[in-house]
Amino acid sequence: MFSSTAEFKGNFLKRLEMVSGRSFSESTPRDYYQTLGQMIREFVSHDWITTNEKYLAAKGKQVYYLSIEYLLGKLLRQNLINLGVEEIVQAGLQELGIDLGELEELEADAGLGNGGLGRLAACFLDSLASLNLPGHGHGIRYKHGLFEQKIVDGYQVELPEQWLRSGNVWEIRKADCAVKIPFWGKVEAKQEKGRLVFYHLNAETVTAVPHDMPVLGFQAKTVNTLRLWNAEPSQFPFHEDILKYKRETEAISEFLYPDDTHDEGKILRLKQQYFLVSSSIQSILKNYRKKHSSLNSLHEHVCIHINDTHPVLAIPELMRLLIDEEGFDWEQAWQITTHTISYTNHTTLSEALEKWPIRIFRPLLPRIYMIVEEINERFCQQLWEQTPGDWERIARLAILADDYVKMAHLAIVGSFSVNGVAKLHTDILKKREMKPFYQLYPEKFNNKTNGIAYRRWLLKANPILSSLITETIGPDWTYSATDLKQLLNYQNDAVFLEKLLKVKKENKQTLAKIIFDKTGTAVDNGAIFDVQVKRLHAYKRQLLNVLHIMHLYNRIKEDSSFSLVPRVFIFGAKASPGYYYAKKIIKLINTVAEKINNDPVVADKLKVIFLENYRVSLAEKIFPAADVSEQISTASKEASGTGNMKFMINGALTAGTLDGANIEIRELVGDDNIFTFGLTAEEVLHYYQHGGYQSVEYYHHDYRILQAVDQLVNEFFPGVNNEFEPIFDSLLEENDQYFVLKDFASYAEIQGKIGETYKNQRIWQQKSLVNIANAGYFSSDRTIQEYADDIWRIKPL
Ligand code: DL6
Repeated sequence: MFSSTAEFKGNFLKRLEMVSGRSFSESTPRDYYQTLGQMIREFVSHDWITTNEKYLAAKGKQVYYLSIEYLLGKLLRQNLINLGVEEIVQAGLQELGIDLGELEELEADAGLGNGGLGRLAACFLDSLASLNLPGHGHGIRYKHGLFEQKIVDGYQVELPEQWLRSGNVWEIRKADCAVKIPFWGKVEAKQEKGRLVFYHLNAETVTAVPHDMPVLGFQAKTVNTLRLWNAEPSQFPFHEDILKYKRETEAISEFLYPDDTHDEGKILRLKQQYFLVSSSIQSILKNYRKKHSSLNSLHEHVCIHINDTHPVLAIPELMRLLIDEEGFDWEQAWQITTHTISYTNHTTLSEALEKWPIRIFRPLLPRIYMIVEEINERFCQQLWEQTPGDWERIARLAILADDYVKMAHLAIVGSFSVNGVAKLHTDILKKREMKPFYQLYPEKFNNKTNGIAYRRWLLKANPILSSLITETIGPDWTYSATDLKQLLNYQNDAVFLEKLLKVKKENKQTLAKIIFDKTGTAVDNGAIFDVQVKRLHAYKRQLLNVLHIMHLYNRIKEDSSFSLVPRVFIFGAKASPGYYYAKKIIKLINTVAEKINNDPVVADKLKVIFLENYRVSLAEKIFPAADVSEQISTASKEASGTGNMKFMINGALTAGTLDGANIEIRELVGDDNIFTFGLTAEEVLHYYQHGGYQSVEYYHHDYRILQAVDQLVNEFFPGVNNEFEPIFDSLLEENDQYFVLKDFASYAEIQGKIGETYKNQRIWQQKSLVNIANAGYFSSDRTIQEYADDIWRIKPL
């Protein structure tokens, strides 16, 4: 469509008039953005159609990735990079007086996810397309993605996010591919021609309308599809309370994570889950039917992957469609289903392991409930045959127990593969959290350590480091991430190290400007930029970081001879709206920031920054500028982490516990190039099991702790009254379940080492280089290739 700047400009101007209905001089930046978006879509349309035709005709296997979250971020520049036209477009626009960066700002972040799990799904789509693998994403087209966070007087305030306000230039609505989803009603079984046939009567149906987005790989011909489903009413004018029906239907794709503390929210969330899987599987089967006369060998051609347990109803839904619509008997349907579905577990936190009250589940999804009941019954029967009389075991493993449907149990029983997301996490699943299931099905369990779409986090987010790398080792690393290893040859190259430092300083300067614009606080790019950005959760221990900052502040105030390498501590974190404790921590970080940033005594040594509304596009500015990556979760709690990988590839050094993928980072870079501290997972789990930890002892015996913890509740922060009492209580009264006080001393120790090491910039840059060079392993291309080879058995078509 365009292969030179001149050609691009010509096309752009012609298209602009059609899109905006205005002349160039009258058009607005939004018109430019829309025009460019449409041009890109047109640019890829040929490859998109060809890919789809190929997929339809192909005999090979294909994967469908079902995820309740996709944290896509902005797509404009990423798409330009992937198409290899970024330079032409940027230059063409510039000649027209248009700044591509400004257009990017107009694009909304597609924030259809909360954190790691949703971002991982987006990285996986990227890698599937880049590897030319047949992989389709299915999700929900939430009208409002993750809330927009404002900090008001130090508190988090949530505003509805509006990514669709100006439309979504990347999507195509496919009304003709809509499907119907049944809720409520009742099921009647009738004997017909010698078999039981089930009828779902009086169901309230909802129409699921797909909106397809092209997924471009890096300079790949393959254009995959992300299909996002929108919920629309389908029963006009037959519904008795039409307004209520319309409201409740549209609510299904209104918000990511509705508040599910009450039944109404629970029903909505369960509706979302079923809506996603039913629409996806109906569409998968419809498509499959175009080329296959029967579904007998579905599992040889299709794999349906469920990203955590949210889409686990894919199992009973596939059973329902096979039995009720296709006439299979139970055994055949079970055989096909359990060879088609694979499952990833992303957490061992008990509060995150989903279970649904049967009193809600059964009336909402009557036929699905019947099927789950049958799966459970057969599974319990199997257990009984293995260990007759062992009721305790059966109760522990059952899918239906204590009036709940246990989604993880259903996922394990109904799938052929169960994987964790880092070595340690998979080990914990096998040896502890899911041990009885592992004993039952050892062949199902496997590890797939997470990865990141490294081109987004380097080529897009850090163009100056990317140029330096290309200039040094050539461009092949953009295809093959492990080529970054060649950088190890430059460990003793003073010129290269100097350039690396210069790049970091420049990125820090860019972030310093953003910080100043957003917070009014000036920070110096000569200071250590020490960053903790992630969801706010007690186990991620932002609190440990804050208590240590308070301690540093106390030291400087009390001891004028105490020398500290200047530090800027940077935080970004959203707390779930209903997570009271996490919100207290946000208030604490902001209160500490207020105190420290306004104290002239520490002005040139310490700064604390909380960047509001942390999201993908802001992350792209933060990672390149970080010197230190804080990955300080209580060991055993963080399944993997992926932020740790993004920091690493941008040259930050990890300050981390031996948790999740931090362990694999250490294996790659060696002990000298990472700062690890704290309890191991073994030790933590031992304490949980056997007790023996008394946080109060650490409080009494370490003055640094006592002082900082007391400051939460004495007059240290004027005017906050008893604001931080819940935090104080969590540490002492509730015996500090996340071992913040226990790990404090070793954390303070590595923090000291970090300061010392940073003083020698040559050594620091060498360590940074070792991190960048070894980060290629964490490319999601590697992760996806492992899924493709070991689980999905798919190949480029
Ligand atoms: O696997 C992606 C990501 C991991 O990197 C994080 O360690 C883990 O906490 C996160 N898990 C979730 C689980 N949510 N639920 N349910 O987001 O997954």
